Amino acid sequence: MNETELQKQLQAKVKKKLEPLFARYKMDFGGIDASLKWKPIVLIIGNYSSGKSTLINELVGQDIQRTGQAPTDDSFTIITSDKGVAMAETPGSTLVNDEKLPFGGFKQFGEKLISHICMKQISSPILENMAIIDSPGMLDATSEKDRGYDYMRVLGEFARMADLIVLMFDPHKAGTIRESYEAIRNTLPEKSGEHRIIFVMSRIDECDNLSDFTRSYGTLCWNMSQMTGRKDIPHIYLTYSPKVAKPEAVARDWPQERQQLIDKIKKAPSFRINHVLEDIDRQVNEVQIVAQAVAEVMRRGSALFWKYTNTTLFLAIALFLFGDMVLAGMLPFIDQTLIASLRGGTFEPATLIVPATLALAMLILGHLAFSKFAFRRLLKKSLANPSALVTLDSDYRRNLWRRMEDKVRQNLQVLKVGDLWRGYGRSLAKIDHFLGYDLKMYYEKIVS
Ligand SMILES: Nc1nc2c(ncn2[C@@H]2O[C@H](COP(=O)(O)OP(=O)(O)O)[C@@H](O)[C@H]2O)c(=O)[nH]1
Ligand SMILES: [Mg+2]
Repeated sequence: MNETELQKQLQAKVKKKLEPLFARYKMDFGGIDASLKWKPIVLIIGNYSSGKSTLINELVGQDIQRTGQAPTDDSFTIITSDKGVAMAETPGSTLVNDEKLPFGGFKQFGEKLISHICMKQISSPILENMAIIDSPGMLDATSEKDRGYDYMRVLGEFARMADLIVLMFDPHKAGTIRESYEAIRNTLPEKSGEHRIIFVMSRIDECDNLSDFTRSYGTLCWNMSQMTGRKDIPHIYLTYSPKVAKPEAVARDWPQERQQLIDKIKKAPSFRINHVLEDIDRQVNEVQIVAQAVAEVMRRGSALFWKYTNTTLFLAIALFLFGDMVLAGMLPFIDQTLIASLRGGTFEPATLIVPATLALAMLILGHLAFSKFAFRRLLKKSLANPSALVTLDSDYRRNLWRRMEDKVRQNLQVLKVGDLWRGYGRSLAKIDHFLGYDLKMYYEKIVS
C-alpha cells in the first residue's frame, strides 16, 4: 500500500471512530480533519526582509512573490501547483469556505486576516506534491497592533498544519528569532514537534568578513539555546540568493550549504504521513485525558449510586414489612398490620396500602437524596480539584493536563445524574483502543 492510500484509509477510520467521540467531549475535530485533508505544507517564517520571498521565488523558479527591503507584502500566500490554469489567484474568503481545503479554521481570526490570505497556483516541479506558504514578517510591537488580527496565533495555526517550518533570519536581526519560535513551538506535538522546525540564516553574503559572520552566528546560537532551553544547538542552515548576491561575496562552500537547505525542503512531503500520525496521536491523547476525568467521576458516581440504592432498598423493605406496626398506635385507620394479617390469615389487598406507601416514599426520598445531594456534592468536589481524577505521573501527562484542564471543567459542569447510564466508560475504552491498537498498527505500517 502506498502512502496516499494509507492516508486515505486512516482518514476514513479516524472520521468514523473519532468524530463522535470528539463531539461527545465538546472538542474540535476540525484539527484532525484538516491535517488529513490536504497536501504536504512547507511554511516559511521569519523577520521581514530576511529573504523569505526571494528564497521561494528561487525554489519555484518564477518571480511569483514580490521582494524588497521594505515590509511591503503583508499577506499569507499559499503557493501551490496549478491544475492547468495559467496563474490562478484565489482570495482568502474563498479558501476558508472551501471544504476540500484545510483552511476553514482561519475563519475564527476574523475578516481582517481572511483578507490577508491568498492562494497562488503556478506550475513548478517542486510544487507538484506540496504547497509553500510565504508569511508576512514580524514587525515591531507598535505596528503589530495595526494588523487587526492575532498574528502570533495565526502563525501558530499555520505551523500546526505544516510538515516543515523554515524559520529564517538575516544576520542583522539574529536577535528577533525568539518570538517566532515561541509562537509556533506550543502548537506542535510535544515529543516530535522540534524536528519539524529548521533554522536558516540567510543573506550570509552580506557579512563583510569572517568575523562579522561569526558574530552573527554566535548571537544566533546564544538566542537559540535561550529559547529551546537546550545546550546542543540544532543545525543551522546557511543560505544566500545567487541572483542577488555579488559573486565575489560567495564563499567556496556556500553553494553546498544552500543545496542542503533545498534538499531538506524538497524532502518535506516524505514526513507527511508521520506527522499526520503524530498529530492524531497528540489530539487523541488530549481527548483521552478529558475522557478519563469524566469516566472517573462517573465511576465514583455509580459507586455512590449503588450505595444509596442498597441502603434505600433495605429501608424500603423494612418499612414495607414493619412500618405499619410503628404507625398502628398513632393512626387509628390502621386496623391490622401486614405481618399480623399474614399470620392470622386475614390478609386483604387494602392491608397493603400503608406498607406500600411507606416503601414508595422511602424510594423517592432515597432517589432525591442521591440526585439532589450526594451526586451534586460529588460534582462539586470533582470540580474543586479535577486533577485528582486522573493520574499525572510524567511531565508529558502534567503538560497535557495543563492544556486540557479547562476542557475537563467544561465537561464536568454539565454532567447530570442521567449521564451515569450514558456509557462514558465505554467511550473511554474506545479511545484507549484507538490509541493502543489502531494507531499502533498505522505506525507499524509506515515503518515497514
Ligand atoms: N544580499 C542579499 N540580499 C538578499 C538576499 N535575499 C534577499 N535579499 C534582498 O533582501 C530584500 C528582502 O528580501 P525578501 O525576499 O523580500 O524578504 P522577505 O521580507 O523575508 O520576503 C530584497 O531586497 C532582496 O533582494 C541574499 O541572500 N543576499
Ligand atoms: Mg516577503
